[in-house]
Amino acid sequence: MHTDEMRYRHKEGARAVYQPESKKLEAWLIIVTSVGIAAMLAPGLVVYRGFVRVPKNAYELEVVAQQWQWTFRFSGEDGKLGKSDIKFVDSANPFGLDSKDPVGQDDVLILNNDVRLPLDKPAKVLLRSKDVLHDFYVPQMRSKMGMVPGMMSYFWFTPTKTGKYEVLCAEYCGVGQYNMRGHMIVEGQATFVQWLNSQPTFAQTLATAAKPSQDSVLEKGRLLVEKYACGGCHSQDGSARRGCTVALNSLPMAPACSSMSPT
Ligand SMILES: [Cu+2]
Repeated sequence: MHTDEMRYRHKEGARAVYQPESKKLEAWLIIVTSVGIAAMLAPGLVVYRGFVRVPKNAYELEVVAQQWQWTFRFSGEDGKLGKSDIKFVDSANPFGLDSKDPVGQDDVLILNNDVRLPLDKPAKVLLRSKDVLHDFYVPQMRSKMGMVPGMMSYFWFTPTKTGKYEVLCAEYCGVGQYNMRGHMIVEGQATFVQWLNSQPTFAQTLATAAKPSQDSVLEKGRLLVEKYACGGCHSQDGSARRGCTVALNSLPMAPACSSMSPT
């Protein structure tokens, strides 16, 4: 800058030259900026490749986002997740799983903002949104990924330390975004398996939940819960959150809200 200040300082009789169409200058600008941008992006692409290159021994964890709550799905004994489509979503089937797909019958559903993961096992995190843009973010895992309605995104990580970590939504997804919070509890394999076995499978939720009609009380309740983001404070499985639990899916383990005292 000082060189230019000296070079272009006021000189008696000197006149500025106007060059609006300098092909030579434009060519240099294009080359230099292209090389500069490529040099800045290349290291990021190398890092991103590692972020989405999933190890072969990783298990799948599906995260489903909606305004303003999280739900999770693990594959059952077959190790595969069943098909899903937004057209199947209703109060009896909040994940929108295909009830005709035999692969999905043993999938384990976590109808809760809190999920548990086994220690030292790589997890492939599959991300899906039911409504608007969200972003799955666990700060301690040093990882986050956007969630786009109509497509699946994914990344992987290995939790290496037991503990309770906060799950946040890092995308502004509406007025209740601040309340779109959950927890990721990392624990030993034995405790994790015990917990997983206590969670309902898709087949179990279908057997216990009556198929609602559009104007049924259950369906109206589900729409109200979604509209007012009740999931930010109220669990659906009896687990302790800021508010009491609500039974939206007729699951046997979900006591009525009036029978729980707020925590
Ligand atoms: Cu969100």
